[in-house]
Amino acid sequence: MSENQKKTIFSGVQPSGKLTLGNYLGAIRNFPLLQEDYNCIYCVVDMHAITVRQEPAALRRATLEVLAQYIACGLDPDKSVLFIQSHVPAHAELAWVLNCFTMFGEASRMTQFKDKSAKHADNINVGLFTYPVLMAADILLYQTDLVPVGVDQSQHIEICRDIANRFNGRFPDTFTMPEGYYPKAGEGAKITSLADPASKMSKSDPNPNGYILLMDKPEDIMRKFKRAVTDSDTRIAMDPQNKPGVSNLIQIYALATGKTVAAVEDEFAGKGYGAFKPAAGEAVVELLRPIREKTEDLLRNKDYLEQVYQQGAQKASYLARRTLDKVYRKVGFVGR
Ligand code: ATP
Ligand code: LTN
Repeated sequence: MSENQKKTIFSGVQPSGKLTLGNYLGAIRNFPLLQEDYNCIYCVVDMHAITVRQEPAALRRATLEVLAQYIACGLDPDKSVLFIQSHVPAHAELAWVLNCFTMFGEASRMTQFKDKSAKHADNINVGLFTYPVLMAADILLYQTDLVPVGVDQSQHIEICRDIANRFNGRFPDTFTMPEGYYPKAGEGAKITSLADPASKMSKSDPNPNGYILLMDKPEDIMRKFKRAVTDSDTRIAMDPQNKPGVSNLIQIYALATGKTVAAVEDEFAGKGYGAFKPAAGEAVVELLRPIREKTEDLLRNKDYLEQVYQQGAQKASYLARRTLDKVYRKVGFVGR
């Protein structure tokens, strides 16, 4: 297929901390699988990250670390466009226009805004409120067809589609209508916390036993798995309603080893948590080992990373400009 017949994929990850196994299994793991058949654009969304307070040096480090992890997880800078959001000013420029096509009421209904306002009650800034509009700009700038994300982002994909529809209604044929591209249930769509199976595994969880970081050392991974909260009976069986803790571990183990859920249940029939938890820990240690080692290598090679993000920004800017020019023309701005 020629480049311009291929569909376009766009996704982003915030450098708001260290990446977790949830980020990997829910999103990043799927990115390299798509790069042969689609035009893929993957961004490190540093502008989104500052909607909650970040320490500047830590943000800079985390931004390069996410970029390195994209590559360590299998993204090839010659096949996919890899870049840093703040390097392409068109994102902020389109976001302003789209702010004027987003209703206060619909933005107020976003559950992520409500959750994050509750968590950061001392800093409910307007950026947090318009976060989904910047995300819509990210997606629509590249005439994106598909957006691979975890299910927690489905509401943001829907508001992006609503904004695109509203804009296209007033100015036809401006934006491609994007669709969310989610992992199937049980295949990483939602990985939950090891300490609290009712909530999603999140890098901003204050309890580090809840998450596994891609950069965690093997001994930390083993400890967190051994301590993982499970359920009162000791059967190793998939039952997300009644046994959410062990079901989450089964999902992780199956994804890490490539085994089916049924095969995992058979393997541990009659064996109990004492055998299962360390086995799940070891599978994750082996899954993450090459990613951690490759990331460490890349982070030692800052010149290479710089070359990747500069080239990426150049390619992304060219594509983004085309859409932004069209939008500026349509809304009635005088051409430069
Ligand atoms: P934070 O915890 O700081 O709010 P986050 O990890 O939820 O951040 P991002 O870093 O922006 O948010 O998420 C990157 C991608 O990882 C998104 O596609 C998101 O849907 C996915 N993702 C995040 N957590 C999980 C999870 N626990 N299970 C599955 N997918 C997830
Ligand atoms: N809100 C997203 C991160 C994000 C994103 C995007 C994902 C920002 N812009 C564009 C896909 C496409 C999240 O995962 N928390």
